[in-house]
Amino acid sequence: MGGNRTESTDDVSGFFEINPDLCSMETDKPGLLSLAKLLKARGIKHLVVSPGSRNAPVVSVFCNDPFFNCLVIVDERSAAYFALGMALSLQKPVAIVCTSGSAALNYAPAVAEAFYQKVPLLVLTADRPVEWIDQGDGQTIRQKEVFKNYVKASYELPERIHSRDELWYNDRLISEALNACLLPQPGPVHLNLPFIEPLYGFPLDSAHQPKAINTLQTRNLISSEQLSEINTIWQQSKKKMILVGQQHPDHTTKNWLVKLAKDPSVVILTETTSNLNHPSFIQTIDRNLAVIGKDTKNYEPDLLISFGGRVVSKKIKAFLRQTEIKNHWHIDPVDFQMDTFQHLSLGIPVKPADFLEAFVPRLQDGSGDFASHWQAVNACSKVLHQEFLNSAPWSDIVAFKTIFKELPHHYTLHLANSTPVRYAQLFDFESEIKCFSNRGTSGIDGCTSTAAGACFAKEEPTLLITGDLAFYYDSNALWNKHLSPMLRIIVINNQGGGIFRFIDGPEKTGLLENYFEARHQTSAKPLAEMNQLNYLEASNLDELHEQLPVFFAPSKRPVILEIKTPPETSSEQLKQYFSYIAASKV
Ligand SMILES: Cc1ncc(C[n+]2csc(CCOP(=O)(O)OP(=O)(O)O)c2C)c(N)n1
Ligand SMILES: [Mg+2]
Repeated sequence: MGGNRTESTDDVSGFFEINPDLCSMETDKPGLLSLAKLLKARGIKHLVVSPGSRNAPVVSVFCNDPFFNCLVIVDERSAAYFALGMALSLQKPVAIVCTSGSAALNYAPAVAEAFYQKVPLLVLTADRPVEWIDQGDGQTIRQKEVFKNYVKASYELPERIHSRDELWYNDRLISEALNACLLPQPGPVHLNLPFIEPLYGFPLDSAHQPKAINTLQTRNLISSEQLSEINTIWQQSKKKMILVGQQHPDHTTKNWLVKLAKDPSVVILTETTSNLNHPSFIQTIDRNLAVIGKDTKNYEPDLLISFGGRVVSKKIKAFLRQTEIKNHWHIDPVDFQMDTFQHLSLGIPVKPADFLEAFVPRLQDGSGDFASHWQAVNACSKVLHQEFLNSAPWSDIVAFKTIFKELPHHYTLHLANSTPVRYAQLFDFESEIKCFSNRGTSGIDGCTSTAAGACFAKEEPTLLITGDLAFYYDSNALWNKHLSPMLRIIVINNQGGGIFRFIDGPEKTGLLENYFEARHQTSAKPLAEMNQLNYLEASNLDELHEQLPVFFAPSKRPVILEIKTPPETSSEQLKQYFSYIAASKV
């Protein structure tokens, strides 16, 4: 902990022009007070704080100011994911604050997720003064740029401020960090905050008004010459495919895509996580590819246009990578060079909605039967999907079918990694349902915390569907005082990592049950009790039908519904589902 050293300024007096008014600032932490003022000026008011001593100055400044909404979550990994969920649903920066040492490292998973999912997270880590790093002091590690591979920018604020120039430097760094958190696209930014003592009992305000430096949010636009050039490729292409990965609900994009979908040479594939649902889009990519099977000729695009974040479907990635595609354009203001399908021919660095707005009105309708081939497959896969599910025995897929049928439309859906996010891709969704998933890094370590944070911030009914391992992994998500009573959690308990039973490989090792699936008999009930959450259980279809209305009914506390499914039958049914669909003829 802190120690009782008295800090000296003698070492710097010869180098700086010291203004006597500013000497007292060293203990007044003017840099930190600027941080609070600049956050306030931007309307950033949510902070998730994890207790510690080195971050006491931040706590004292922010949590004594009624402008800020300071939440306390002890476990830093969970706290950071909770904040990520808040930032995701608010689409505004949320700050996280922790003490020095391993506390900071526990932020890493959520920081990486925020980086790859482009979520604005302001990471504030308190630190010892630089001269005490690696000198045997407690709770001290190398924190400067510790997240450098997973943040848009890292800053370290000066630990001592003796002059106006140093204060100007401090304030400038804060403005830069806040701008970087949002522009040109959102993402995490790290501010390391070395604090000299005292950590307590310093004045909480100052007359200094920091200068805010803002940045204009501009739009990259394509010139008409460029539009004509790419229009030529579009007109020459007979089979155009648009594939959308993860993104927030976006009506502008949707409206343009609905227009494009009327063109018989265009097929639009959207994932559940793209939040783009419309009858003219193909929303269930995997089951469509199962119908198509090996004879892929009529379904291969000659022009592929992609945008959005991560694509969940492994099948579409494999299909597109092994197809000869003449032209692939990827549209993203920042990641326009991402060559996910190994055919990238043109990066287009603009926002997808801006691209569509400029491009679509110039297009003439194409011709051909590319879209009708896909639509025939889609209709067929829908029928086969229903047929299979009508007679499938109790298993994961039957549980998902039942949940999605009963899910009230006003719920926001969070899908944990592993099979929940993949099962969801087999079902057609109503357009109102918003869907989130931690697909930036696909970790199972913060799915519950993220959903809890999103539900708390937006105060809207939220359903998380999670596997059992993901649920137990992130059990500290339930151990805080900020759970909204509108949170609903369904745990599909198939006694382990069911995904390893489904994918090829683990079984061949002879170690499936112990080392991949991690088979267990743990129940979620004691966890629910420990955290005073309502608990329901269903072990067959009748019980599930009975419990779902109770589960979705309003309650004073969050509700967990644990659905127990047989592991072997569940993986067997999923395999049979795909074989049943694949055996069909369009
Ligand atoms: C942090 C992290 N550790 C390990 C993994 C690898 N992993 C992917 S899925 C999975 C099993 C998840 O099991 P469960 O939550 O029960 O879901 P199920 O497969 O049964 O649907 C594991 C361990 C991961 N994605 N993230
Ligand atoms: Mg499981």
